Amino acid sequence: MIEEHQDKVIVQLDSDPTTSVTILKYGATVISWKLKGEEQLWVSTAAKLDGSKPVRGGIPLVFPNFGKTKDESKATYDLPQHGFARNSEWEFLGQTTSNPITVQFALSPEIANKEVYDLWKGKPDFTLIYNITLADEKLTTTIEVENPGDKPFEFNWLFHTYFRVDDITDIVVNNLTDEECYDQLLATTYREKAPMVNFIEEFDRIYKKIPEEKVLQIIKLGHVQQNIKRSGLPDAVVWNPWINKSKGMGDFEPKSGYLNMLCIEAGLVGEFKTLSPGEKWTGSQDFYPKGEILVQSNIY
Ligand code: TA6
Repeated sequence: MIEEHQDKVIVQLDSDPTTSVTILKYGATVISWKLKGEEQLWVSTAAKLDGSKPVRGGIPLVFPNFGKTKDESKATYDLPQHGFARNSEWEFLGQTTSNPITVQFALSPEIANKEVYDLWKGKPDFTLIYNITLADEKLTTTIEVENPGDKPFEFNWLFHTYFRVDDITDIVVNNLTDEECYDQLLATTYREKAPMVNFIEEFDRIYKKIPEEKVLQIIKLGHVQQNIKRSGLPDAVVWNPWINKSKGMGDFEPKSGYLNMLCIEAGLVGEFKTLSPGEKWTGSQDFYPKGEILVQSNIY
């Protein structure tokens, strides 16, 4: 069942209305994914949902640049951190499949946040088609980036997903072992050696070119809470702001919320992808709970 409101779209399973996904048209931001009534995502209680700033939580969308571009030769150099997809009003295109149920959103220069889009040197023509599919125990988000113009452009893409956890100190994430990562806090690159990554302080690492067969798993006290399976998304950012960084974000509330969230952000951010005229790129991720702990890394 689909309910379109002025500012959001609510999708519920016909077979189980307590399994639902809610998408704010602003940023096409998923702000809730409930599995049998249980919320899977974290949204700050101070998150702006009125379009005044990107949503602090859920699944904000990062395009055409991840972070702030440091190379001033890049067309995205003047764009703000994480680009303009998350602070533009997307167009709701309706339902495209029924079982499982898929809803579709689109963004183009005509409707993008003009103040920010105009900072993208050359103002490339682009089309984003975003599909969100709700199944009884799975959420799939798929993005298509198309170049309908006559010039190539470079971009990053990232799903900036905030997962809800009961207590971050009970959580480990597996299958990152041996992967190269850029540690944003140390400004250094190294290979992840932890058999399973845990969280005892601020954490902000970009893991690059993780083989797609590696399913990233959020494990709580030995049980798999969430699986993240990627297709076309080679990289993953893992972020927890911890105490001080949370204090510094006005829209991050409650301040103890760092204990109840973990960002695992699948994307294409290690390098820019060049899209030629007429070309299309697709990236997709599946979230599904439970299952066996998959040890897919050489942990010794
Ligand atoms: O995804 C990690 C990150 O790049 C962090 O460095 C932190 O800046 C976070 O994104 C949130 O960024 P935002 O612009 O939403 O405050």
